[in-house]
Amino acid sequence: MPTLDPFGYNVIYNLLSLTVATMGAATLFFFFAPRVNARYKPAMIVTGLVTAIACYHYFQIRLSFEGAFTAQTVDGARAYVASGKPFNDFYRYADWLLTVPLLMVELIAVMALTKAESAKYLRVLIPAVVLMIILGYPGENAISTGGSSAAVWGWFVASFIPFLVVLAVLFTQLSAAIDKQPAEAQGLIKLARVVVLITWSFYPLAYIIGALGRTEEGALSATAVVGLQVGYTIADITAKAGFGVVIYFIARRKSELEGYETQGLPAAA
Ligand code: RET
Repeated sequence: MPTLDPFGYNVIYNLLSLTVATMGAATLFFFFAPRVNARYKPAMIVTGLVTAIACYHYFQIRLSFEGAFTAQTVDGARAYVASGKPFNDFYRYADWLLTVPLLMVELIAVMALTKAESAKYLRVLIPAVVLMIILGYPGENAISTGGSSAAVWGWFVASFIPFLVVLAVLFTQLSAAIDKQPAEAQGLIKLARVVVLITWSFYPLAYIIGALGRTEEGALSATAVVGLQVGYTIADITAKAGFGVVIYFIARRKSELEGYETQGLPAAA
């Protein structure tokens, strides 16, 4: 880890801390999901699981970040110098491995398609997102451990292919299913799709910032560390909590149309 000035250190530390709070609060909200009928509760529970998993991981990332530095006075100024303990960036990939497939489940669940139709989409989307993350990790590791440029960019390209597959499925095949949704909900579902496109694009961008911010010897610069951590964190808040709010709006709109009471529940005695 490079030495960080107090500004860079504080920006990362405070953003990680804010994210723990945001993910925790989002989880409570999604689990309660007011004015959503029983048919859409599974989608809201999955949405809350995503933010709950992230809340835990951000707590761990914050601890790991704190442990990776020691505050020292360098040339009369305060600086955060590498402590020798590594910063564990596997937490992010472990988090994505669990949450990104769940994000796809949220989107499909809130559409309440038939079992066969849901399976048709998830059979492609889930393996594609898992592959995207698995292929991205060796590249991320090459960025943080001074690996070769060939590794950094080779894995980037490999991971980008399944990323494009996901976007292709969402923007072509899924359109047929969206057209069959209630007219009043179609706009919001299309919005959810655009939110995926925009928020997910931050991740490869943050990766590029990290990759380009390496010194000649392959070490990470302070700017690269701040860019990478701030980029991934903002992306996670929007892709999990922000996207979750759109899923909630879809569930609420469809509940308004279908009624709140006994949908999906056994009939009242
Ligand atoms: C990597 C490696 C470089 C190439 C690409 C990547 C894409 C990552 C994405 C991650 C999405 C994560 C989400 C998490 C929220 O829970 C792995 C950075 C394309 C798209 C949505």
